[in-house]
Amino acid sequence: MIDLRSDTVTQPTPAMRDAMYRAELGDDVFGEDPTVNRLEEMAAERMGKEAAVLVTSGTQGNLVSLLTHTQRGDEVICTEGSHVLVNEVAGAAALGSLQLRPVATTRGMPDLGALRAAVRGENVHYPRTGLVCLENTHNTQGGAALSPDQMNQVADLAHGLGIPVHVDGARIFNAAVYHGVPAAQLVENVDSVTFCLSKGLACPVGSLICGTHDFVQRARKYRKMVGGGMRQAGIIAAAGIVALDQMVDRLAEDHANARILAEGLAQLPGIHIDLDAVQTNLVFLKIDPAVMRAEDFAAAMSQEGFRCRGAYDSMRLVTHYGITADDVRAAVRAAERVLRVPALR
Ligand code: TLP
Repeated sequence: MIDLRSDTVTQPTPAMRDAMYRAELGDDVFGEDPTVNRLEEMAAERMGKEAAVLVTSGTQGNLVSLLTHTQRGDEVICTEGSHVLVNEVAGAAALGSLQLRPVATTRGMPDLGALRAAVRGENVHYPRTGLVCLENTHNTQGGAALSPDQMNQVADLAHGLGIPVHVDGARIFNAAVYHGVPAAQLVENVDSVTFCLSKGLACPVGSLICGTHDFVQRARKYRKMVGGGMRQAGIIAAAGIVALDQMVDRLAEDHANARILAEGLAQLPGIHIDLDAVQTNLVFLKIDPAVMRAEDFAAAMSQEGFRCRGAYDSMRLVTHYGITADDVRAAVRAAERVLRVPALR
């Protein structure tokens, strides 16, 4: 089976398994795991920040970051369809007493006028605007990659109003590869960033929060609060070190494969893809429900050896480590067969 549902399905590489087997370990809650310490140093360096802390997941990284930046009752401005708004079980509200406020967004970029207008002034009725949260790449907006200039525009606006900026950079390296810049350049002017090891970088587990020494020290307490203090976590971190050394540049292959997939599928009747929006490893398609519903398309594709996930008229396909150009060409041929004979299925 070729699994196109997400890059979260990636399996660790042989080099990662080897590094995990050999990892030198200690109790990380005591700060004594040398492998975790090394990964955190590397992560901070890659993001151009003073410090980093390993967390269990992207969701935990965002929650801990939001808790660290804000106070109960604050409002957090985010983008439309952002993961923190849509896909994190309302953790910011349930556990942080935070109100998330999405603003109009195009391909991951918040409209600056809308953002400015959403910042609260001093008024007895209003919550305090505690944080602006960006997402790069932006998952539900097609995997769009914000540029350093776009990131800086948002940071300048927010900082001019005294508001910090957090970046959900679950796929920040995809954005960096797309723009041909170091990830550190993308996040140079923001206050914190989380990135995931467990997506395109193919690690089994883990994300990192990066920021100033002070921010990361305070984040460690919130990580402990939400149960993310891990003990011999070097087992996880060892794979992360391999990922940062070996798995970043190859993301370009995933982007090239996503492009082949998108261009091939876009030719098929009943499928619509905004090809300009395909920048990284995510391909969003619309399927004409009169031709086939996305659920039926996914079921038929699974008979052809491809795992896909969609609902009604929409589907997201994801390329990643382990999927080749031949695989995506085969997926296009399978989709062609599936769509040609919908009535028979
Ligand atoms: N995204 C997953 C699903 O949760 C939707 C996926 O398959 O894409 N930020 C962004 C932008 C993400 O896409 C994700 C995961 C997360 C945060 C959360 O990461 P995890 O799954 O490690 O909690």
